[in-house]
Order: sequence, then C-alpha cells, then structure tokens
Amino acid sequence: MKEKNLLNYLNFHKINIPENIKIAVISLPSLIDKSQLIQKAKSENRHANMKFTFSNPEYSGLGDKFEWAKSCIVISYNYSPSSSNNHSFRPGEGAVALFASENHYIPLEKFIRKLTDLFNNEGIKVKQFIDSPQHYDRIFFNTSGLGWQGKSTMMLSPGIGPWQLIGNLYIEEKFEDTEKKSFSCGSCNLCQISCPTGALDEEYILDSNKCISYWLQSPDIIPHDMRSSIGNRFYGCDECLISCPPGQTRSFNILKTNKVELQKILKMSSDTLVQRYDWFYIPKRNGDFLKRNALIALANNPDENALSLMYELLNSDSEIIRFYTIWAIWKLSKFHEIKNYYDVDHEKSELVKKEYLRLMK
Ligand code: B12
Ligand code: SF4
Ligand code: SF4
Repeated sequence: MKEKNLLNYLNFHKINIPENIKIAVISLPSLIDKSQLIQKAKSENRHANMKFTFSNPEYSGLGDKFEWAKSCIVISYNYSPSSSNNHSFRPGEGAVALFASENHYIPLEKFIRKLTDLFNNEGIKVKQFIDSPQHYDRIFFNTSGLGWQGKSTMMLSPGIGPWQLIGNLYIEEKFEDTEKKSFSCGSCNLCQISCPTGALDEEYILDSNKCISYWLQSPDIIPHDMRSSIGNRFYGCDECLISCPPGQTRSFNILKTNKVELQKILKMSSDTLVQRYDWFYIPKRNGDFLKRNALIALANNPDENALSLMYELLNSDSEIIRFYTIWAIWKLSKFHEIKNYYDVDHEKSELVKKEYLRLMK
C-alpha cells in the first residue's frame, strides 16, 4: 500500500505550515542510535557536568524509542528576524543571543500542538519532544532531508543556516519519507576560527567546558579567563552562528531586543529577573545567576557609573553577587580602593573571602 504524504494530509486537514516552519518525515524504525556518541562526550568530560540528555544517554540518544511509532516528524522553526539592525553595543549594554531574544520556542510549540490535536482527533497516538532531557533533538535532522550537522555541531539548512530550533513528533502512522539530500560544510571552517574560546577546535565536536553559552547557564564558579572571554554577553553566545555562511542570507545582526542595560538588570530583584526571563535556562531558578552574568558583562563593558554600582553591591546579601563583584572591581583595576567600601574581616562566606585573597596576590 502506498504510504500517505504528510503535506497532502495536512493540506486536506487545512493545517497551514507557517513560512518559518519546515517539516520532514523519517520512517521508523530508523535504526539510528546516538547514545554512544552522547555517552562518549560524557566519558570524555566534554559535557562539563551538564545533565540534560547526558543524564540517560541510552534513552535520550535512541531513535527507536517507541514500538508503536511508525514515523517521526522533524519540525524546525527558523527564528532569524526579517529586519536588520546594528551590531554595535554602547558601554553598559549586554548581549542576548538571538535564540533567547524572546521565547522562540512558542511558535514551534504552537505548531506541534496543532499537529498533536489533529492526530489525536484522528485517534492516532503521538509523542512530542522539544528541548527535553529525554530526547536528543538533533537525532533525525541530517537524515530527514532538512539539512546537515555543521562543524559547529549546529544543524544547518540551506537559506537558514543554524538559525533554527528543532522539535520532534513521533506518530503512530506511516508517512512517506521526505526526499534525502546530501549537504556538507565543505572546506569552510569559519565557525571554528570565530569561536572566541577554542571550544570548536576539533571539527563537529563541541567542548562544553570551553563554551560561553554553557558557562552563562552554569551554577558553577566561572574560571577567571572565561569571565574575560565572556565579553559583554549576558545570555547565550552566537559567534559560531553569526560566522556561518549558510545563515548569512539576510544582512541581520543583533537586534535591539538582544540588548540589555546591565545596570538595570543589577538593580532588579532576583525574583523579578526570573519572571522577566522565564524562558531562559536559569540554574536553580535563582536570578542571582543572571546578575552574575550581568556583573561579568559590565566589568568587560563598563559604562560611566558602573564602578559606583559595584561598590554598592559589595554589601549585597547574596554570596554570588559579592563573589563576582569583587572580581568585577579587580577587572576594572580598582581593587586597591575596595577597602573603602568593604571589610573582608566581616565577610561571612569562606568562598568570597578566598576569592578576595586570591585577587589580592
Ligand atoms: C546540552 C545542550 C547544549 C550545550 C551543549 C551543546 C552541544 N553541542 O552538545 C550548550 C549549553 C553548550 C548548548 C549551547 C547551544 N545550544 Co543547545 N542544547 C543542548 C541540548 C539540551 C542537548 C544537546 C546534546 O545532547 N548534546 C550532546 C552531544 C553529543 O551532541 P552534539 O554536539 O550534537 O554531538 C554530535 C556531534 O559531535 C556529531 N559528531 C561527532 N563526530 C562527528 C564526526 C562527523 C564527521 C560528523 C558529521 C558529526 C560528528 O555526532 C554527535 C551526535 O549527533 C539540546 C536539546 C536536546 N534535548 O537535544 C540543545 C540544542 C542542541 N541547543 C540549541 C541551541 C540553539 C544552542 C545555542 C545556539 C544557543 C546559543 N546561541 O547560545 C548554543 C550553540 C552551541 C553549539 N555550537 O552547539 C538547539 C540547536 C538547534 C540546531 N540548529 O542545531 C538545540 C537542538 C535545542 C532545540 N531543541 O532546538 N546547548
Ligand atoms: S556558542 Fe560561542 S563559545 Fe560556544 S562554541 Fe559557539 S562560538 Fe564557541
Ligand atoms: S561556519 Fe562553515 S564549517 Fe562552520 S558550520 Fe557553518 S558552514 Fe559549517
């Protein structure tokens, strides 16, 4: 029996595919299993202790998770803007990577919900995954015809490059496979040489220990050299995406919405920050980690009265804030003045004391 064509099926059910959504079908079982590669990254400690898909690679990396599933629809949402703007930052401004300038997962989730409702109404079982620790979202992308895995490890498509988020919908219905295409990066290596920290020195392999995007989401103490490499980035890093030629089909750079006023962030309460950026991955949902990012970014891109705010923050109730403020003042070469605003003998936190003494040397 001839398999159904998904596009015709959706058309028949009057489901519109928005312009910035692309879909492809892969029939199951796929015999695809990325568990070992995820496990390998973990055993070589390239995962920098992250949990996500690394918690249970045997499951997250398995393509054939469900006996009942006959196809998987791979859905990609292109979040690149249609207008362009200026990439330059003024002192005191921090950068937010484009994927996080707003909750770009919403349109992807909305479309997947539409498909789910359709299949549910037809009595067809489905299971969706978007950014879940249970599922490696890139799993079927390069065999689905949508594109290929670049040397940056990003999934790329012609005309879109890396600017896309990926979701998967397993369905209990056989649909025709999408046409396979073979693409590659060829001899390009621009992402590798654009990465400010050498996290992509080995092609197709990311060392998360060196990745800025990782550190800005990590609860661990950020190493000193990494703090400087972070520059004015407040959340996420886009260097390996911006440099990628297949994604440069429009002359866009960082939009206004990708800028934050770092001092404003530092003056907000931590709870307000968590609410304001509820789509960010924030360790322990503790807004102090976003303030930490803002402090580092402000020390790397200070404006006029950055220092006076830092002096105030030396008396913050938060251990994290005091810890990074001490470094920020050191970074601005004003460590010798710290004694006028802060008494290390009254410091309750051993961690903060240690940082102070380390920077004293
Ligand atoms: C953990 C994680 C991170 C970590 C680690 C990223 C990584 N590359 O592993 C950190 C925090 C650093 C991160 C950063 C970012 N992330 Co992230 N992240 C994830 C998450 C949760 C799991 C990824 C994972 O399992 N990695 C494990 C390793 C083993 O996977 P891998 O690098 O893809 O490994 C492959 C290659 O090494 C390849 N390989 C190995 N050897 C060879 C050899 C050859 C020849 C070839 C061809 C391939 C190859 O095989 C491996 C398996 O396919 C997924 C969501 C999900 N649930 O899947 C999102 C996800 C990967 N992230 C995403 C995004 C958008 C980002 C950022 C762009 C955000 C930003 N602007 O800051 C950056 C990009 C950094 C980068 N260059 O990858 C998107 C990527 C979409 C896309 N187009 O690919 C995803 C898919 C979320 C989503 N649902 O859309 N992320
Ligand atoms: S996200 Fe930034 S630090 Fe991480 S690999 Fe890409 S360019 Fe390097
Ligand atoms: S910058 Fe070049 S090498 Fe890197 S992912 Fe893009 S096309 Fe591939």
